[in-house]
Amino acid sequence: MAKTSTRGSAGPKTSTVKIHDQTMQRGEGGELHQIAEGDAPLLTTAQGGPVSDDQNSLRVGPRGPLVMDDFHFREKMFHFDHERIPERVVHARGYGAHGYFETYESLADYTKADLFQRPGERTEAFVRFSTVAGNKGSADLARDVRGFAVKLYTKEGNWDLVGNNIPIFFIQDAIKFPDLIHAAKQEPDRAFPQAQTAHDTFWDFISLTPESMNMVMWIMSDRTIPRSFRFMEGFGVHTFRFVNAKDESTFVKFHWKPKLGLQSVAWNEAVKINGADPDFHRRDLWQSIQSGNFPEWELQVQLFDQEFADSFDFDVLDPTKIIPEELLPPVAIGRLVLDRMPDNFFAETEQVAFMTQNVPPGIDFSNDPLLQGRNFSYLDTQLKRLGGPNFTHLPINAPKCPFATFQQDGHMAMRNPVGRANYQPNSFGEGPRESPTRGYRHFPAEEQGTKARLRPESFADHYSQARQFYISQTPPEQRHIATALTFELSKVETAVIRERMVSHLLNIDETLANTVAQKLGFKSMPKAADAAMPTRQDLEPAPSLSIVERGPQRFEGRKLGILITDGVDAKLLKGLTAAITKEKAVVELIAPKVGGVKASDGSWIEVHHMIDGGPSVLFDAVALLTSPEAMDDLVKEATARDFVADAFQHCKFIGFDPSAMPLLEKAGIAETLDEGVIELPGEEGLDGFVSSLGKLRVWGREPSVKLGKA
Ligand code: HDD
Repeated sequence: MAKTSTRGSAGPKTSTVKIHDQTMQRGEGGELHQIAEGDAPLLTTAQGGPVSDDQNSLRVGPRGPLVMDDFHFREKMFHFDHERIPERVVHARGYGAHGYFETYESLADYTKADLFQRPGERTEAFVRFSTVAGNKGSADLARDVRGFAVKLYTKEGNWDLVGNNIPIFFIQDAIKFPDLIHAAKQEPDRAFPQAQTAHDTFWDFISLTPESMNMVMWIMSDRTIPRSFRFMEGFGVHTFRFVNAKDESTFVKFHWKPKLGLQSVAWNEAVKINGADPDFHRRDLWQSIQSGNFPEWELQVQLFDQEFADSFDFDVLDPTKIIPEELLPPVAIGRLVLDRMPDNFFAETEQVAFMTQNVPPGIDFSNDPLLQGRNFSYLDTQLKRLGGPNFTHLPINAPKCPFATFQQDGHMAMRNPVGRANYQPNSFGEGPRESPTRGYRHFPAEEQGTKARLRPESFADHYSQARQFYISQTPPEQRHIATALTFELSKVETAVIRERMVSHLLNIDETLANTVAQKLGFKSMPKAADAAMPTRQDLEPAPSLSIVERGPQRFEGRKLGILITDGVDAKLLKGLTAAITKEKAVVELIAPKVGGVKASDGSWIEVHHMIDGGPSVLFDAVALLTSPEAMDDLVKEATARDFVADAFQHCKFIGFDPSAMPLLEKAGIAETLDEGVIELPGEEGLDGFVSSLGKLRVWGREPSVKLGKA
């Protein structure tokens, strides 16, 4: 047997192998392909049988019946018919990427978790972002919570931090999870609406569940329409424990903070993005990683002891409450970088199995009842979804550290114990042994109490933090909450549900409740909902809860869409592109025809989109670099007028070459130009324009365009 390696630094990781007279090619997974005539590997059946004709079924005569002998046809169809696995019951639509986590400093004082011991140590990671309610094929910009699930392949086993982009949850006890999800997803009789909460059953359940009111404020804020996975926070939500080598415990809450700052889109923009590019978030992550702009988050922790927990206004075990960062500042302990897309979406992103109960030594649970219920649920779901108990044999789920179990057999077992003894203890000296010193030890918390179904009194305040969230928002963000509530409730057909929701809002903020009632056209105000505890008015606003306050103040990682036409000033376009690239942002060109345009200097400029395919909702800001001779035709294009009108309505910065003035006029905005509509190159030059873009939006424009109608 001769072996010829074709491995090289740049080439594919395959090799060719000679078996008898047949040259075989070894694929990346180790599989062997026979080589066909020409360069392509020979097509075979899954049993390795060579295939002679993959275009025509075996049949009797040219017009006769197909025959049962056609095992290739049978196998091909059989496999195709079984390609789908059940989608996740929640978080069905997701998108993942590989990367690494890097520890800043040793945390040995707090935790013995191996990944946190050595500064600079890198741990492989896989992250899956998701929406919650929609099915696998739903659109990315649905108003929804985003999943932020992180698998860290540590040297002492996989750690799954299965979080969301919101630091709290709807319910306090996992037993309510099936009800919450049933209510949120499509209604069972009609199977709509898809991927949205704007319908009766969701608001019915919510309005009957006062513990969800804090979460209601968060989901009605712009957090649920993020501009990109790259610009959102992630949270472990629950209180966990760090446990150090001396078995001392410190409570911990985990927060992922995006390096490029927070950013969301406007609701009207989200609606349009869903039509223009339903894969907007997927494409964004794909493009940024493929172009080497690796998204990054810092892992920050809030650490506290029992004394702090006892003195805190709320119960740290209640997952509907935050600990404000102003009260307990988070500490940065490492960073997460995503630098590689999966080779295959199904094998990795679809089959990855996250489970909250996957924790390495040094990390433990608290008595948060939601967390404990989750620890029970996730294993079951993987069994159903992935079809058997051996889902940990899939490469994406297998640990990357040495591991050894006596688990055997079952569907699709890829590895079984070797040797005679598949049990412990045994007399043959075979197999792995447990270790009381190196193995996982649960924190020896002392527990006592009466067995009962109950909800603690300390979980009873449902409105105070909802109010605190609301008063911590900037005026545009408060407007967005009011318009989101109005939109969602306007889709609720049952009047009593709308009223019940407003009666809860009265316990949160009276002005908010009145605004929503007035926008919904209430004839009279309902009474405030009965509250187990009165809303506290003394909680200070926490600026850390606002997206606008946490904005990036720079355009890095964002996208400028430049609408160009024949006759575009080549020098201006080149200068603007250079200024944007210097800012580590991206330019995409849009023109009336996708083939490109002829610039002022006679050069041909290729573009990314024609106007219909590249509406301004796809960009963070836009520029109009046109020419007087192209203007007659351009102003006649409805999509060109929409490009400008939408950018203005969505409060974006607009740069324009003076030749584009007729387009601003036809788009109906020439009379209302403000500081966000900037003539180029302008007094402060192109760099001045680019630095303005760092503000991202001119929210002050919003009331005048009546986007929020507040
Ligand atoms: Fe969950 C998936 C996050 C409460 C039961 N959950 C799932 C995913 C994320 C979260 C990000 C997708 C993982 C992936 O990408 O594969 N879930 C949360 C957060 C919660 C939460 C942050 C509250 C703090 N979940 C929760 C409860 C239960 C579940 C209370 C049930 C008791 N979640 C599931 C599940 C899923 C799931 C049914 C569906 C698919 C999966 O697990 O793998 O088991």
